[in-house]
Amino acid sequence: MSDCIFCKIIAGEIPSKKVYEDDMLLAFWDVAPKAPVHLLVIPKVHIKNLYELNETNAAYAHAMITKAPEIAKQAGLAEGFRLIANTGEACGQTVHHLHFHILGRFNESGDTG
Ligand code: DGP
Repeated sequence: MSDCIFCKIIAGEIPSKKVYEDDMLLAFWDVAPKAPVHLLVIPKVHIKNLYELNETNAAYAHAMITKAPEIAKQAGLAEGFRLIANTGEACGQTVHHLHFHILGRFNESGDTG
């Protein structure tokens, strides 16, 4: 989608601090972190949000969820993390490209952001 910030990040048109990438997903640091570790995991296709999941694109959501623990661990969150998907403007979604927030603190605290 031409006016989507996250599609532009996938295309390399907007820089990002990447932490994970494969054929289906990209994970990078949130530009405005709300916790010591705040990453975003996005599918490499434009899906607006969880409401738009269907039989054709559900594999992306599955990949996002199953990869999230590995991505979190690589960022230092071996003790726990939060996985949040704001869905719809009414619940705080500001970028209309499906994304999971991975939030947490570093291991030493034993606490999650
Ligand atoms: P949400 O409010 O759930 O739609 O979260 C969108 C998040 O995306 C928000 O925490 C800020 C982040 N964000 C917005 N624009 C950019 C950007 O250009 N780069 C990065 N890394 N993050 C962005």
